[in-house]
Amino acid sequence: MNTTTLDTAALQARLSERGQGHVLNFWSDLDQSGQDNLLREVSSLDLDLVNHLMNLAASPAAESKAPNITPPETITLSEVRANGDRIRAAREAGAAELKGGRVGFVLVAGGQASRLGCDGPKGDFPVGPVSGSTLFYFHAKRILRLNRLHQVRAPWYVMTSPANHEETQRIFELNGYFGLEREDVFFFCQKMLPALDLDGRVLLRGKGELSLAPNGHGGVLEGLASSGCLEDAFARGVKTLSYFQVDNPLVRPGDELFLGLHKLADAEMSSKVVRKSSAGEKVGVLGHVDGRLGCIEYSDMPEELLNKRDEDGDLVFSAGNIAVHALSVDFIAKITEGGLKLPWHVARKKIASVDATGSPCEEDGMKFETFVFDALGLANRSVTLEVDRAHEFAPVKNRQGADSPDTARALLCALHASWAGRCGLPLPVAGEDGVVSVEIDPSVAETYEQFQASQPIAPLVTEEGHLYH
Ligand code: UD2
Repeated sequence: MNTTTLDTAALQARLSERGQGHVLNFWSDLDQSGQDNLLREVSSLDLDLVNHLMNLAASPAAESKAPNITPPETITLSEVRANGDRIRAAREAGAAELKGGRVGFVLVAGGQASRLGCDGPKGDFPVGPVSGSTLFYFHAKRILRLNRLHQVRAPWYVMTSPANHEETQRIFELNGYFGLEREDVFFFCQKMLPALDLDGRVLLRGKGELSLAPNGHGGVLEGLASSGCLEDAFARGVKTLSYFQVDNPLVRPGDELFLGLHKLADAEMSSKVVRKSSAGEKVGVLGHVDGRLGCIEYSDMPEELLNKRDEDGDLVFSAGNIAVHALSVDFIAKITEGGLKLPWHVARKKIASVDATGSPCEEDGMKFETFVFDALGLANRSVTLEVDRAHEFAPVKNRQGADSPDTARALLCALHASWAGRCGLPLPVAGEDGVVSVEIDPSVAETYEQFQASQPIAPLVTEEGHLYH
């Protein structure tokens, strides 16, 4: 008997003890590389965690009890527009943080982009209406602009997952890191978790492959700590991490006002929200859940609360989460010490698997994720800032319809055409869809004031529209 046989026998015994012996059912059908792959995946399984998840799923009451929700205290758009002392002081404080090199950036880009259905990383999706620039380009150029403006080299920590890690790095290499210094861009891979069937058995995606999925964007906190990124942030004197998602080309990670409000409140984790466009809009809402700040997913929100209105007819739960946060580095270090314990969210769905004979099938199963916004409940102080959705929110989620590339491009054009129009610049004729195709490169400006200050004269005119770059 050779060592591998012994190892496999020991592994089989260990798995069987935990009710997971079936994952090696097709072992003898696999060639060497198939066996190596399965062995690697199985060895990385945290069987205690699998056990914990199984118990959790078996008691659905613990996983979702009817929430007692109240709206959060929010700094409203009208207060921002009134531009009083507090707002002006915050802008200055935010600018000082950026200039002092005390702000770093965190992008979560580990998702599977299944709704958009694109091959490869979602960040490589071309979203620029005129330029065809990708989401990664938009984010990187915004950071580059801030670095130049403030004469700093802010670190950018990018979370990927095994399915897109290498490809993401390759895209950055191919694009010369979009002008950023490669030493300032860090990629780390989030952890994977197995999907389980309804009896808690680990599902196989193929005869020699476990059904693994990323552990949710909550994995970013533990990932920052275990990858050394947090240590790097400390070494650079970075105090605040500006967090954003890959899918929003209008995101403003270097917003002086938001960073300044967070700083002046000595907050540990803060959030930007937009007023929900309708009761049915598919965004989570911020609120106090049983007294602690959190975010309630649209799918978890009871129907009567989704539709609840105040005496003016406005939605009571309208603080739509755009997944933009400021997190203090000390706070992340504190909550990740000894392993972060965020609650698990269970998604029950059909999962591609194999049946007892090894043929492909769809199995009822469960996937498990943690969400970064659950850390809000651990923060001692938090700021919630309402922002104008037309200026900051154009998510690309679905292939068509709401939150699709078409809606994101139309929102970018509407905003940028309005800036060009206000500056008295010539505009192209609107297309059949009513879109006036104007795009301003993120390295030029991310607000009207910055665009105006860049003294734009003439755009590059292409068949697709006008591009200021
Ligand atoms: C998210 C929020 C929702 C709303 C909306 C705003 C959740 C659960 N919901 O909805 O409340 O505010 O955004 O746009 O977050 N990701 C990872 N690793 C993972 C899973 C996701 O990096 O394991 C990243 C993903 O690449 C993307 C972001 O997290 O950048 C959001 O993920 P999503 O598309 O699953 O979240 P969504 O759109 O359902």
